[in-house]
Amino acid sequence: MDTNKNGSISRTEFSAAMKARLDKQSTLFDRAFSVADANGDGFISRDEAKVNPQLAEHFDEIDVDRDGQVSKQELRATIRAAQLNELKNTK
Ligand SMILES: [Ca+2]
Ligand SMILES: [Ca+2]
Repeated sequence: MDTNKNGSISRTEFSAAMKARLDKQSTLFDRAFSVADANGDGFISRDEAKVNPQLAEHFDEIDVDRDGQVSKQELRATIRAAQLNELKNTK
């Protein structure tokens, strides 16, 4: 993260690292979502969620609007909330 090796992380270095991390996460997220969404309709059904134990276990929490399908938005919101919690806990 300390790209100019001056021993401290500047704001620019920090935002570049965060952006790279977010971009990578977003790609990974899209890939994971497509893998789970076996029929490619843009939603993960309860059956499709079975390929991912974590997803299956938390299906009801993630499916906020209770339509029996997890949309990309729902999954993204859940992951974001989990990451914020993680950040709070590591402080
Ligand atoms: Ca699907
Ligand atoms: Ca839903």
